[in-house]
Amino acid sequence: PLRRLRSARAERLVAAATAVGAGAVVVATALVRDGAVLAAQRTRPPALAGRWELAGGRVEAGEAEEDAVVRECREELGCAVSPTGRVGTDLLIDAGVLRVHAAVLVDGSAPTALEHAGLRWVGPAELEAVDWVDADRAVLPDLRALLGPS
Ligand code: 523
Repeated sequence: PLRRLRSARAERLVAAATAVGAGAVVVATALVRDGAVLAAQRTRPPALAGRWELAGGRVEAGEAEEDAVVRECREELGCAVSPTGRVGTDLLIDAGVLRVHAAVLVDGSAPTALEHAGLRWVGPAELEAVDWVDADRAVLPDLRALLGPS
């Protein structure tokens, strides 16, 4: 019940922000393989370079969030993914709102750092130690729940 309430409240905030043109929807991908999630090291802007994120980016006008997840993973990671559902609640960020979607690799596909400085698979025990960007660090409890026990 608490999660639903928090989420409904966030939805209203986002709807209000969007109505006044205050921001974009940014999707982030919790790509899971063998009990680990993929972390990608940003190269830009300078304030975020070197820190780690869940790969993703802005949803384009008229684009479904799941389609944006698939597109961003193809563009940034050169791999085919299949989204499997939302993770956690909406997060307010400078750019607008960040929404995390879980995803799995399509058979035979593997990620490559096409736009990131590096990639690493992070298991539950290592989640805390990664230097995540702030918004993504807020998702860690949800990622831990998604990955299950180490
Ligand atoms: N985040 C963020 N975490 C996260 C992503 C994918 C994005 O905090 N996992 C923030 C970082 C930027 C904004 O969301 O402030 C847009 O992400 P970016 O730069 O990866 O998306 P682009 O490349 O679609 O957007 P432009 O920078 O506008 O090209």
